Amino acid sequence: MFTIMDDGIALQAELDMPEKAEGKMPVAVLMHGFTGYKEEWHILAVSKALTEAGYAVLRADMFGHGKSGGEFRNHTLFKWMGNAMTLIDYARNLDFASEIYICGHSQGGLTAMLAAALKRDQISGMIALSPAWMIPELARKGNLLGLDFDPVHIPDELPAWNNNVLDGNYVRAAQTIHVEEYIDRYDGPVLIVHGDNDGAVPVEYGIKAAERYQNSKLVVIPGDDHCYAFHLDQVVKAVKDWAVEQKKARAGA
Ligand code: FER
Repeated sequence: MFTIMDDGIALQAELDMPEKAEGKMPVAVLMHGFTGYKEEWHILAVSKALTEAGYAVLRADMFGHGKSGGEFRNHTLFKWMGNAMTLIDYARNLDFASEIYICGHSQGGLTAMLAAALKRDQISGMIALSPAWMIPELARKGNLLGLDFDPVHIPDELPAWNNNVLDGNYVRAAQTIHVEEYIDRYDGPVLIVHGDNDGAVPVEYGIKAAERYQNSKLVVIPGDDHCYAFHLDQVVKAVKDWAVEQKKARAGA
């Protein structure tokens, strides 16, 4: 583990290298979801899929999560967007980096979608795993974490999972994000993977995202849930196949 500083916040990260790491190679930045961390089994499995396809993977704990700095209650999508840009810049500056890819699960998948748009000239491809596109919509409606609240007079804090508390500023930041605008700003290749029995992020959001992206592939995993408890092998295959395809497309280009 090593530290990447993001304007005073210490982000803890790991760099997973392919077995035969020689010369330049693509680097994929990989982000976990809400209350997640970089050693979750689906994150490790996706990292392995990418390293087997010849990509280096920069796996990080995001603001307020895992071993990184910042309090959980103070995290917002804005802070994660800033983290994602910092991680992308770190990856770009690795001396072995060729192309940069951005990947994430759930809230990290949403962050990948946002970051791909923010840094569209620097991102060669994006993978969104069960992307939590609905967070900004639900923040505007006043229903997050299964909890109803007044979306105009936002409470100072929301009770979150596992005895966590989330500051109302999370809601304020999320309300201003219109995901469609970000989708439309990114025309690079996109892979979306989503289980069709996801109780946290309905599969319709993955489908809707894949339909809207100009250059996307959608893999729906039948019967799987939010963290792929049943068919992680199918997720791994989808990611690896797509990553290898991208490599071939780049070689042919
Ligand atoms: C919510 C449902 C899902 C929510 C966040 C998520 C903040 C994110 C899930 C994940 O990242 O795994 O209502 O509210």
